[in-house]
Amino acid sequence: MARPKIALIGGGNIGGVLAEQIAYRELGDVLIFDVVEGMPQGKALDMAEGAPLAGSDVSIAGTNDYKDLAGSDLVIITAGLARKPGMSRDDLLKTNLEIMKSVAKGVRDNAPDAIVIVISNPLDAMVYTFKEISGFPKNRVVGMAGVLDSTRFRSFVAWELGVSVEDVSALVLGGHGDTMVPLVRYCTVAGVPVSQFLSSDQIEAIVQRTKGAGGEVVGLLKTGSAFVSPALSAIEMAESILHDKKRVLACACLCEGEYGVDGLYVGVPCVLGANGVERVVEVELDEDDRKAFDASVEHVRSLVSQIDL
Ligand code: TXD
Repeated sequence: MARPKIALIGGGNIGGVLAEQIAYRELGDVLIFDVVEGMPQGKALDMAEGAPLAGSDVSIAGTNDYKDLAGSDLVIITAGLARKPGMSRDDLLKTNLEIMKSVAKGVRDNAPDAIVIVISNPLDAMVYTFKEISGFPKNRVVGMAGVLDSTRFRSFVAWELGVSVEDVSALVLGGHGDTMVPLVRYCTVAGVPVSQFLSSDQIEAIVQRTKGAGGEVVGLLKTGSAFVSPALSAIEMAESILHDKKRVLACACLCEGEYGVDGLYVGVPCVLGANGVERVVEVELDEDDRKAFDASVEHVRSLVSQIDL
């Protein structure tokens, strides 16, 4: 039985961690694609030479030729510029839009049956662009942002309480930016609502830190943005797809009526399995969360309205 073939479009900071994690966890054969001559080949060769130490027998290859994508089961896209200090994710739109158009055509023409996870920013606009250009069905095009934002929220709650990160569950919905919506009411610690452990001020501070978490890392790194936690977030999604786990995860999905949204990609809970986004899960939002969610959707809509396909 052949291993799944996983193509990574973009072999930079996130792409490198993706390749290493996927290969050393033996999730599938890895192909790194990038436009920089030799870089994907060099990274792949280095990881392949280290594979005995991870006990991994997958194949790891690099290429600058889209034709090598043939037969890919899963494609994960990080192609595009990352933020520098002082930049918002939206500032990347103009440049990354052109990159995403070329990537979408390359994937469409060479891996027409793949499930695609988009990571590039501004995420909600980039995953929409990929869907529109590729023409892939909505279940096979999903954006990674909510898993990262929810994971950051979980970490901040766990650190504040001094408990295991494994016992904190959280859902962050909406657009991947300052308007994201952490659903505080649904955050639990060992199944118990977080409001039984933290004051509203403490919770609000965690909400704000989550919204600014990407920028906090950019400000410290100065040369780019977070790359390990985003890569691991995409791995969580990839494992649910490759192993048909049916995880309920916050992902950027195309909503066609769900949450009152029609025709936009926005972060919502969904079931991720062998068919990609198997369904969007609608949860009740109270008045405040609904207002925040609608505002976040409007921000995504205004960003997408600037896209000239
Ligand atoms: O939660 C999220 N979705 C975000 C996404 C979390 C963190 C970072 N986010 C975004 O992912 C970030 O703002 C960027 O837009 C992407 C990739 O971030 P990364 O840190 O990996 O950027 P790098 O290291 O610059 O890597 C980008 C690679 C680089 O090697 C380029 O040569 C390549 O993209 N690139 C291309 N690959 C293929 N095709 C084209 N046209 C192309 N142009 C550049």
